[in-house]
Amino acid sequence: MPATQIRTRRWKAVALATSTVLAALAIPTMTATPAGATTTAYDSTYYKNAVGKTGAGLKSSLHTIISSQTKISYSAVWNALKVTDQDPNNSGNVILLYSGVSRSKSLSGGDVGDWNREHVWAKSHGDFGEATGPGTDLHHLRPADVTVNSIRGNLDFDNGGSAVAGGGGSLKDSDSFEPRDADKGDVARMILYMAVRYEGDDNWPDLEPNEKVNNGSKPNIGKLSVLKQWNDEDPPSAFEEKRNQVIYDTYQHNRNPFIDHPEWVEAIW
Ligand SMILES: [Ca+2]
Ligand SMILES: [Ca+2]
Repeated sequence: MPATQIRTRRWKAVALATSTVLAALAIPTMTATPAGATTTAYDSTYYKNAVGKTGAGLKSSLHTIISSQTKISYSAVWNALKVTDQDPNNSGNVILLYSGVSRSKSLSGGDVGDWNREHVWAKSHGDFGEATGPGTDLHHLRPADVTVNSIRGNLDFDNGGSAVAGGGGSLKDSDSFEPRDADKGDVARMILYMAVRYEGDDNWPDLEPNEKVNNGSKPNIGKLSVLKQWNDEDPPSAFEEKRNQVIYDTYQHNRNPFIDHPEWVEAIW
């Protein structure tokens, strides 16, 4: 065996031993690991009836918990997004989903170069429109560039395709859209929030993820296996956590459980 290979192996062995020790030391202060078990300040209060459950029982408990909420009108969404999605480095701007662009709050509207209200769970998938309900639920509404929003349209989510102009690395093909890496987990957690929040018991369709694309007007969005992968690859960021908190504190008074507990995605699906 060449000397270089032996040296590499020895280095790896030392590095592994060191990282194992560091990981063991770090565990007591860790608050979040990608899709690993997490604890939050809400476990003994907001989530107390859900903690410890899995599968359908967990989904049902979370549905009950998050269905207690205040609802806002579609016109009120404009100003809410200026707060929930404010650029942490520029209070005059919002950060746009899919592109990651920071753009002036004042450029809200429908013209090229403006930002508008993107429904991550596309309105046509269940045809819930813009009436107060799923169509105005801030947990899946994000500011997006008008042109990029139009390109995403009502496509299901999947990997692959060609680059979207101005899309920050997002891809699309004929039947699906892939957000840029930094937004993949956000999209997954928003879709799965909608699936738990809307179960068909309040005059709105039962929204559910599935393994398909081309879902069209059915109340489904795919692909679940890809969304689960994205949840793992892109864990909740400080921006996403703050957004969840602002929606809870100021607007809807309900939370996205998958931002607080990304491991609950695997526990349910
Ligand atoms: Ca992210
Ligand atoms: Ca559902």
